[in-house]
Amino acid sequence: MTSIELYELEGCPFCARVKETLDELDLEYESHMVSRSHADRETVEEISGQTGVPVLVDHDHGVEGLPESSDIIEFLEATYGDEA
Ligand SMILES: N[C@@H](CCC(=O)N[C@@H](CS)C(=O)NCC(=O)O)C(=O)O
Repeated sequence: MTSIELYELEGCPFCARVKETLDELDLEYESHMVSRSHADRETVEEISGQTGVPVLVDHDHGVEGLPESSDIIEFLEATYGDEA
C-alpha cells in the first residue's frame, strides 16, 4: 500500500502541478477524485480544515491533510527530491 494519497479534482490545474511533481519524483500515490460541490468534500475538510484541492496525505511522514499546491510541492521536493 502506498503512503501517499492525493485528493484532486478533474481538470484542476493546481492538482496537475502536484501530479507532475509526483511523477517527476517517481512516487506512487492513491488518487481520490473529489466532487465539484464543496458541500460534498467532507473528507477533504476533515483532514485539511478547508475544502480546496489539491490536498496531500503522506502517512509515512505524518502528513494527514496538507493543502496548497505550492506547499505540497515544496514538501515533496524536500522529502523525496535529490536534496532530501
Ligand atoms: N492556492 C490553492 C488554489 C487551489 C484551488 O483553487 N483549487 C481549486 C480547484 S483547481 C479548488 O478546489 N477551488 C475550489 C473550488 O472551486 O472547487 C493551491 O495552490 O492549491
